[in-house]
Amino acid sequence: MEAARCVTFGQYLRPHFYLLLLIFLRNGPHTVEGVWPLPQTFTSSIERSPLSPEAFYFEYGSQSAAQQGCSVLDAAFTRYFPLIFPDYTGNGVLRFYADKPFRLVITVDRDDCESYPNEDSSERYNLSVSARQASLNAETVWGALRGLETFSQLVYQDDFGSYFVNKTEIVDFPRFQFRGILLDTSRHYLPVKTILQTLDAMAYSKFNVFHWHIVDDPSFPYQSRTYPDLSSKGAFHPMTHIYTQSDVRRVISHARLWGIRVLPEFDSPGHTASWGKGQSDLLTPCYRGSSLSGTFGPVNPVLPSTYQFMARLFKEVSSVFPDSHIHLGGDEVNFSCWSSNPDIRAFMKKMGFGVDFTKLEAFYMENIVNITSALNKTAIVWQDVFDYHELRSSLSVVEVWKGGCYLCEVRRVAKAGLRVILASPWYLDQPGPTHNWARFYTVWPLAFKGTEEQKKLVIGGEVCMWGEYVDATNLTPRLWPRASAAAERLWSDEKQTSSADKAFPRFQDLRCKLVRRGIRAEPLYVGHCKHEYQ
Ligand code: CP6
Repeated sequence: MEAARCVTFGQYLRPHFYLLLLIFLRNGPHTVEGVWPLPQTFTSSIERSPLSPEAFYFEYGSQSAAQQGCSVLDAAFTRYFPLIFPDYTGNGVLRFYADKPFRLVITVDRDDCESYPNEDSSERYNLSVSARQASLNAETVWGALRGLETFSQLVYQDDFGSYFVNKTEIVDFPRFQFRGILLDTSRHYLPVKTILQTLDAMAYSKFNVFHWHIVDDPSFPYQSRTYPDLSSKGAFHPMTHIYTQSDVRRVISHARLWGIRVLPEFDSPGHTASWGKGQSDLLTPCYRGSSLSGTFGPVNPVLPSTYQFMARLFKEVSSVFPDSHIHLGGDEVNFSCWSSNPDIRAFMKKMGFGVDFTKLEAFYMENIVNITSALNKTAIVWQDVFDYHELRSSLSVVEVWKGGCYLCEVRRVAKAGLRVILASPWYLDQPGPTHNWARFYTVWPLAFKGTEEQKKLVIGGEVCMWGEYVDATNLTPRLWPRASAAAERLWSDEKQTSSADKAFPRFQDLRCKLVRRGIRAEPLYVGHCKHEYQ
């Protein structure tokens, strides 16, 4: 017994040294390569600093414009603590490391704690991690949120469960200002809880716009204050399958705390079958020959009552959703019902539209755009409206969704001086092989012939999750991690992230991180995560 105590320090250390080396080789280097989307510029080292949940502190820098009481950052600290220390179940009583604290010091230039993120919010941040301290500097609280996410992804655990973070310097900012996900709550109702969880996962990949395609043909779940019949008659169920005003407020407030804008879409004149159930005379009655067929088509664009209704509805929508933009849809209008209706044909004649129904759609959209611009909102429309519209000067932002040569369309829109959002290459709703993530990853949104000015008009892109085949049972694995492939295209430097092969191990690591955070992200290929989903 005595002899065993007499080992020298060197003898004592040697087996530990090999053990440590083995652990290092097994876990690989933990650098900024583990951050998704990849930061714009960074340097990192293998020098690491231990962290402990008992001695970790978020602090406001003394020069910070935001201080304790800042709603966005205070809430972020609460959320990020368990994300940084996923195993921690303690209550803070055990303070083993209390003498060696690690401080994450946050400094922002502006006190925008009570505002909403908007289209020109800066999301830039600098993160400097050194021994026992990290400094996170940003112009806005939204940038600080992005930096907190990055920090949380830099922290890792060794095989004993101890936490570490490597010395790292990061200067980061998004490549595109608009990085969205569309959820469709009309084809299937998505519970509020599912929407909130999706917002969380969006923030993990630095998405910043939730495009809420809230109503469509099959159902109208938005409970309007002005027109309650729209949901009481047009939702799948008038009580259980609706979004009340308080549900909508919860979604908007949760999104704000993650730095995510909520962009509502009230798509018309097509895709409006459900609207007709609670609002008579809104839709066009279709004819078979000279008699009414009993069916209805798109919104009726010839009645003044239509525009009175739309003006009141959009007045409400503008006050409920704080974002400066509204999506007005305008896609896939079926002209056959319009052309069957004698009143519409008479109106066409009076207006000199001939038999060109695209002119009638342009006339309708022009009126709706004017209604929303009088409410101080900027309209976003699907590309159909741009394609049909001769008076393009009234349009602002066009979303390109059709397949084929989508960059040709991006180019046409930018050439017309309008802003562009690209959705075509990032459709996720169809069941598809997981490995098609590589197709999302290798999209080059600016690879069209155009001037620098025109390229600046491409404000970003969007992953569309249409709801025909998607509800709360399969939304999450269908979205994640593939949507994150698009997220990296939209955030990171294109040249540093152009190879899907090189990205693959990083992408697998991200998928395991999502699983660790309780997101049922689907597997990419054969393999395992250190912490499997449970
Ligand atoms: N719903 C609405 C849809 C689509 C659009 N608008 C759509 C059409 C074709 C494909 C994907 C989506 N389901 N309202 C078009 C913007 Cl391939």
